[in-house]
Amino acid sequence: MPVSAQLFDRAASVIPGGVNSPVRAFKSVGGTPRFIASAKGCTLIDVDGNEYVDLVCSWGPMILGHAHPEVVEAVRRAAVGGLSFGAPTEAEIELAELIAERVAPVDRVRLVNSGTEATMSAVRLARGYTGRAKIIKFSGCYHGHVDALLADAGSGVATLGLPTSPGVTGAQAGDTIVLPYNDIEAVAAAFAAHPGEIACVITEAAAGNMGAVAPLPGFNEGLRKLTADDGALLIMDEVMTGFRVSRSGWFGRDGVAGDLYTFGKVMSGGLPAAAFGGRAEIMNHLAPLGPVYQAGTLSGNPVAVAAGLASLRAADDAVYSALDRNAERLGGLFTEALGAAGVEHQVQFAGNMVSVFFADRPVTDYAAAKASQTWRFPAFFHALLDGGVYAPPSAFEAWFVSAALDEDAFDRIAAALPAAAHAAAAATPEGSRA
Ligand code: KE4
Repeated sequence: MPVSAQLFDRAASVIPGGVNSPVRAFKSVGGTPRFIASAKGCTLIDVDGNEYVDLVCSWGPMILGHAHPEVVEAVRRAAVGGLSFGAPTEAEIELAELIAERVAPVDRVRLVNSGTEATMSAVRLARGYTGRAKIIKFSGCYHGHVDALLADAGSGVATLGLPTSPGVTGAQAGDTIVLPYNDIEAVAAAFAAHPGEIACVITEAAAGNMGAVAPLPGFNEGLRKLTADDGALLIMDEVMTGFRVSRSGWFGRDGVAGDLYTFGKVMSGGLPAAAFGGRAEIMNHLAPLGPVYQAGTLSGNPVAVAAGLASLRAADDAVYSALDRNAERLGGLFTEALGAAGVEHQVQFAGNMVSVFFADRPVTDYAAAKASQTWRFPAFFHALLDGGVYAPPSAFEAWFVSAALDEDAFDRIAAALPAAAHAAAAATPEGSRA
């Protein structure tokens, strides 16, 4: 892939690390990131003309597959009518109404431009509404690069092995309490130690940023009770799960109602749009109604909103059953190939988000994810890439299926997996340094 290599060199001379988001740099798996020329359905085509079955889906958004005709047409129609007005439009109401209709605990929605903006705004709102300062987050959960939430985060922070992040001052993170995911006793102890001081608990409704780690039975319910008993808010971060793991996200699967929600990715159809929402009595504390300030030049952008509306409207029951079916099928192929190669592994699901951990027991928190044999992942990843399968370039990410995966795609995945499983089996802790 000479052209990707040339572009990566050129990119590095003007963009830090050659990428606009760190996980794309292949740092933890080594090698050269593939520069993408185009994509259609479940296929990515890189600048050297190589085709890949896409199991990243732009980190979640592309549940319909790439360049879905209805989404492209909606974007085209919106674009010819003007790209941005800095004034309200009807389409923003339609998207907010659709989100509120699908996620029952949400009756007010504010559109923003990224998941980070959504979680940053939701935490500020929780602090403004409760008048409290402390927040609880979980180790290995990633909620975007919000200063107060970067402590011990997952995703790219975990991928690059960064403890938290320089530049985040004690003042910004000093009120953040980081607890082990799935440890409800630790949450109870934190509330007992700080009665009436905690503004919110923010959690990934089902964790995807340490790899796919679903909440243990009772964990989300426990968070709901502990926060309600103390007068703290429960923020369900559904940026990754929202409108992916069901038409109503993780809420549609476990029914545990948060006080605030954050959304992104799928709701934008792959364009820069995200949202946060919740009960009117909380959301109405936001400017211009209330004193909690939050704003955005391009929030509710008409082209991004058009992509989101078209995606959500095209995602019918057949799409959601295809996503669940495809995730199960992918997991079964992992088990078959890794079992045949004699590699200890756990295939884990958070709805239709799936991950492979090279571990001898289920992974339920970040410590266990980090303790797994992540040194097997680079060889596994590259053997798949060589076989035309584009997986997330990190052991600490969820894999994303689309409804566009067809028989050819699964044939290619099945054909690439045996070599990948043997590469994982042959890997050594020394040999896999990126
Ligand atoms: P963005 O600011 O990247 O749009 O969203 C942040 C965010 C918030 N909450 C959750 C649960 C998320 O998963 C994310 C972003 N997810 C990662 C994928 N693990 C984004 C990939 C990247 O950083 O390039």
